[in-house]
Amino acid sequence: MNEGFGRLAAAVLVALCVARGASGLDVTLEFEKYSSREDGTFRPYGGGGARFLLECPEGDWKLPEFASDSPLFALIQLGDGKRLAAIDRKTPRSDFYDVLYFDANGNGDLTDDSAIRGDGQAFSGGRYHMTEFPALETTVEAGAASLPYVFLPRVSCFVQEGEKLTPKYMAERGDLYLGVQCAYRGRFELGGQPYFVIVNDRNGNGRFNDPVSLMQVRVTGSLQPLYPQGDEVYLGESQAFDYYDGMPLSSLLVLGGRVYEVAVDVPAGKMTLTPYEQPLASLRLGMEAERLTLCSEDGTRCINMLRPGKQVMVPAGKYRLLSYQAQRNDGQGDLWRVVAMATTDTPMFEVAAGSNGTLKFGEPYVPVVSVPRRRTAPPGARVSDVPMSLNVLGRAQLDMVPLRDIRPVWVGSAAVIESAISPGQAWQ
Ligand SMILES: [Ca+2]
Ligand SMILES: [Ca+2]
Repeated sequence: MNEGFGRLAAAVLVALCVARGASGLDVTLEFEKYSSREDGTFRPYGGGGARFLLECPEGDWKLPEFASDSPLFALIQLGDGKRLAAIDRKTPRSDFYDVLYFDANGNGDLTDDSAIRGDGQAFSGGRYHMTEFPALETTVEAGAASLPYVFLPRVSCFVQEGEKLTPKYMAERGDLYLGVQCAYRGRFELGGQPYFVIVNDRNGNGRFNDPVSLMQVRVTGSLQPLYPQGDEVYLGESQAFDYYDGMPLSSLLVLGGRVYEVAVDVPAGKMTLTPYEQPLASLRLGMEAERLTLCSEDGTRCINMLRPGKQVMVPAGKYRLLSYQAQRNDGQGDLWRVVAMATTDTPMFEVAAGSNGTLKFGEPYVPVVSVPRRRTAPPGARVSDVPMSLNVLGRAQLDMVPLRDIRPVWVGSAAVIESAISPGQAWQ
């Protein structure tokens, strides 16, 4: 079987597998609560938080009797609603907040939820205070559904020199962090190839389907990484994920030579892949990647790709190469991986019908040391310390439909993290 025929056969097979229903391929998502013991299972990172309030927010709340005279309150966004939490001290003499009340059943009553006790710790010469609490199980409302949710609460505050840990200071600088302790997992097959998926509440708000958005940092020349906001999906041919495998939750997915619309419906317990039927334009990729994400011009839509090869079809439009992951055998027994993410300087490019352009990225990589301009220091002034950052930049040279004001030269496609997968060897 020649390669061309093999690809055609694979494409037909994919089409047959997905044509089971007009609505596409439903992938069952199962809730997974993380074990309290490290069992080697990969757990994606996710977390959210809330600020503290000096007064209980307005509402019909029922409060417990607090031990101290200065409890603090927080309204936590979880799912469709907000939950009340309060922190207190075991005794008025406790150095830091070490009791947490959380309205786990969402009835506005903190007296029917057990007080959760933690052990406060202090670091950095007593200036950094932190209390970790046991995992909290609750339910979150999502539409008409009530869904399980688990998180690890942590209360912390760093007290600057010369300041005191007053309730007011805690309300201004303290942090209530919720570390996500659950995810949804699924498995599906396309063309006989099994795929594994994890849907992660990356931003820790109890929802697992927050679409991507980009913090639009308008500082060019600073090579600041562009961190996508929203939730995250892990997709691979095996379950051997690590933290670098996470991709922003996208509306489109290129997989097995096809483009799919992706919809995550956690209340229905499924992720649906529907073949994308709109017109597509051709895009050549300058390097083979394990994973790759393009982001729309306004930063609200992504196209994720898993092993896309060197030729893909995408909807026409303006994109930015948001991130990619590639690996290479060095011929000496080591497998290297590059994980790259866009910076504020990564340009947009345009894919137009019939243009058949190439997105060039990857090698050669160059190290770039950046010294930000200090506005507070007049020209010629001596400063005692200068912050510097080291980035390794790859190429995102664009030779397709260049946009105005973007020169196809060294452009920041990446703050790059290199790691040897096996066996270890220093990066040369
Ligand atoms: Ca309650
Ligand atoms: Ca979320």
